[in-house]
Amino acid sequence: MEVDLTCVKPYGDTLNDGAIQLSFTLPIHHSDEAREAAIIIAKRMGLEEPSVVHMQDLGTKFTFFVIYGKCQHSVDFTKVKVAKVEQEVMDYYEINQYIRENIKRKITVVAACTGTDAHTVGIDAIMNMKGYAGKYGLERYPEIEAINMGSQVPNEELVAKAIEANADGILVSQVVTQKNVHIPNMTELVEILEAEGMRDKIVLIAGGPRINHELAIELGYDAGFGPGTTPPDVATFIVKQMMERRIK
Ligand code: B12
Repeated sequence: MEVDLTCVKPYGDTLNDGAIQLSFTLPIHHSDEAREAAIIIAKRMGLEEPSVVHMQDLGTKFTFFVIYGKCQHSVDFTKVKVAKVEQEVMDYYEINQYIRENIKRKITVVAACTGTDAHTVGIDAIMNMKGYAGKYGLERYPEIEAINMGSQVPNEELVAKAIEANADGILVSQVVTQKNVHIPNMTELVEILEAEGMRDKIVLIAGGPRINHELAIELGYDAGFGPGTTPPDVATFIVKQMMERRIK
């Protein structure tokens, strides 16, 4: 099957048929009129031949829909650019060796899920000894002192800990992004670090399911990592940054 990368479309049964599945909820009673309303919305979104393949009464004047339809748009994949951390990821052994040979001391990393955010699974995946996706977390690295402060940590406390531990890196996890709550919270941390005169001396990294490199850079971080990140991605970035910026 030859795919024209300049004109890529969603795929269902046959190439370029544009078939997509879409789900949403409307704040109206489950009824024939609700079904028609969902179809009208799908048409206004540009879907051709939309059909409701599933609708469910959510019990409190809300109805959930699953719609099939045909998308008319395509994308020139050859022109798609994504801002991301470009690096050759080292493995656990290479990273420890790199620290021993180049930095010549243990490095310290402080991590937290900050603000009101209580989702610890993501930051634990990066930090915990047992690690994630078959890769050890930073706590396992003999050359890394990894301090995991847990969840709902105020930015001031995180910075205080970083000062106390003389940290080389700060890792911030933000999972809840409702009403963009993560933006002022992430910005506040940068402001505190700048006020403390620490920003240049620290590798500052953010991560979470809706965090990307572009956003992190825009907010004054050194890098942003999204879904699927593993501990060596983060450790490689920290040690390479420390060398590049001569944080030794
Ligand atoms: C488990 C969970 C909870 C648990 C959390 C328990 C815990 N100890 O963590 C509990 C039940 C407490 C919870 C509560 C809430 N939750 Co919740 N939760 C989830 C759920 C189901 C899974 C999240 C998870 O563990 N993912 C697995 C980890 C491994 O993935 P990850 O976080 O993306 O992490 C990876 C990367 O993003 C990255 N990464 C993450 N952090 C960092 C940091 C750094 C530095 C780096 C480098 C990388 C990195 O690396 C990780 C590994 O690859 C998600 C839905 C989902 N399926 O994702 C909702 C979800 C995140 N929750 C949500 C919401 C709304 C809430 C509540 C507000 C609900 C409520 N009304 O009370 C509360 C908020 C509580 C609070 N104050 O934060 C929403 C967030 C929506 C949004 N856009 O913000 C989600 C998406 C559910 C949804 N679809 O609505 N939740």
